[in-house]
Amino acid sequence: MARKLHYFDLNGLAEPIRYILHYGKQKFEDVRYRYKDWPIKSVKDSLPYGQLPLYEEGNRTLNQSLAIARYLANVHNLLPSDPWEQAVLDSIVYNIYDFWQRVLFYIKEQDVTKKQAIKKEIMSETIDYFFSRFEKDLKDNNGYFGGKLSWADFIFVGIVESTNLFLGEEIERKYPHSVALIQKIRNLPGVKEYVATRKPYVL
Ligand SMILES: N[C@@H](CCC(=O)N[C@@H](CS)C(=O)NCC(=O)O)C(=O)O
Repeated sequence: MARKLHYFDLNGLAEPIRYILHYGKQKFEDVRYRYKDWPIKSVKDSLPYGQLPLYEEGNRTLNQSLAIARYLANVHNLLPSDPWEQAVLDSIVYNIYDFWQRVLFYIKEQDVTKKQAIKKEIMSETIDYFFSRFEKDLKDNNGYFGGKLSWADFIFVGIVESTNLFLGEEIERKYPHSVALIQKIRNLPGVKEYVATRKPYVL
């Protein structure tokens, strides 16, 4: 059955999904559209909600990055079977996406002065607000969000890397448990080979 992941030639919301697929040694076509060429009308019009990522499996398609990542996590044993544990991980993933929402304000702002002000707030307040909490979660849970490797860890690393690309920073620098988790994910079998061969992302 053919599998395809459609996204831009960026890490963004697709990189955690790519990581999960590579970790699962799942063959798939990594379809990448040039961000600079967007919107590509024929592609955009073909998407169910006009946005990427989109995942295809045979004749079935799925949009929404978290639905795709959670589904693939389920397939590749990165989702616990206990409903409470699943919900705890879901809440962590939404917390990580709440952080990403703040970064999106920065990405979308066109006014240079306002953009600088948003970045200042992210660097001086937002990062510490979220990362002090992420650090506690990781410290209390054996260095992983759920006590052992799960999809939340992949989401975290992808979002940190995307934030770093857009802000031109290394936001995890002061947070040792976050740094350690990023290293662990990048060194996983499958992921390690992918990271070694992927082209650097450029905006
Ligand atoms: N909630 C959606 C958001 C998708 C989204 O915002 N996609 C952006 C890229 S990260 C996009 O397709 N932008 C181009 C457009 O809207 O035309 C998800 O998590 O998949």
